[in-house]
Amino acid sequence: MAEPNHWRRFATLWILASAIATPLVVLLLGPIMPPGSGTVQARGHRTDHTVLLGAATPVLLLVVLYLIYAIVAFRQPKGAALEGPAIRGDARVQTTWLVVTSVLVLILAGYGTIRLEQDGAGSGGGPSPLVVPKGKKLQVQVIGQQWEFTYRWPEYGGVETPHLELPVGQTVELHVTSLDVIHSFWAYQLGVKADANPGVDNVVFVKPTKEQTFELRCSELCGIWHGAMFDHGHVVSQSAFDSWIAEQQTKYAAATKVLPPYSKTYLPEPLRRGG
Ligand SMILES: [Cu+2]
Repeated sequence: MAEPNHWRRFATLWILASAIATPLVVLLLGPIMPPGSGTVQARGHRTDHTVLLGAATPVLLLVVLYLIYAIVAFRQPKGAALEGPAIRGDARVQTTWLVVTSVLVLILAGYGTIRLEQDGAGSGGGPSPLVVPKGKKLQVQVIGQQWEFTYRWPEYGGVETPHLELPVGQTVELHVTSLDVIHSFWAYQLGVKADANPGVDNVVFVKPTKEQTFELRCSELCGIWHGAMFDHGHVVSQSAFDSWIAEQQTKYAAATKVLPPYSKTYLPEPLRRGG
């Protein structure tokens, strides 16, 4: 019996499977990709995850289908105990593999780089980010310290609050810093993750698009109570935010008076003591 053309058979199988599976994966899994659609940045992350998943689907199918095809088509007949011919290297396969994987990785690297520069992408851009969203921005300073985050509001008399509320539909300019060790400010549902380093003003932009409760964590092991750096934040309507921040100003008026003046960074304790 003549040997079938395995190349053509497998290529047809793979192209067909990819043509069916890739759109299904993009359409069905895309909308449920993390971290959701609560902010412009989170939605951007979801788009990127969908693109990566779409690009990975044919690659996964190639590997898995080839494994299954090989098990079925190249199985030894029962009772036979033959060694196959010793084949070493195949210039065509190796070149194709190298070229295809290199091109795919470079395209995705280019895509990732471009996407990172769009509206800050929810990651910290350092003290002077390359891309700054246009329009009015609400400034909030995120201060990491062992072991909690506090929030300082320069536009509201420099009051410092233990919890975070944000108004919906407004671009927020977060200034992430730390008083002691390295922390990382992670607001999963907002699509925000930014390092909180002492002496560094790390700027990150986020625009919430719907009212929601979100989780806040520290994502950098920072000491024994690192795990306790957890809180829920809220995105609320503009009017609810206005009354919340006014309430905070009254509640913490006495504390605000003795706080150091608002600054992009604060000296960690040992430096302060050393002058
Ligand atoms: Cu921490």
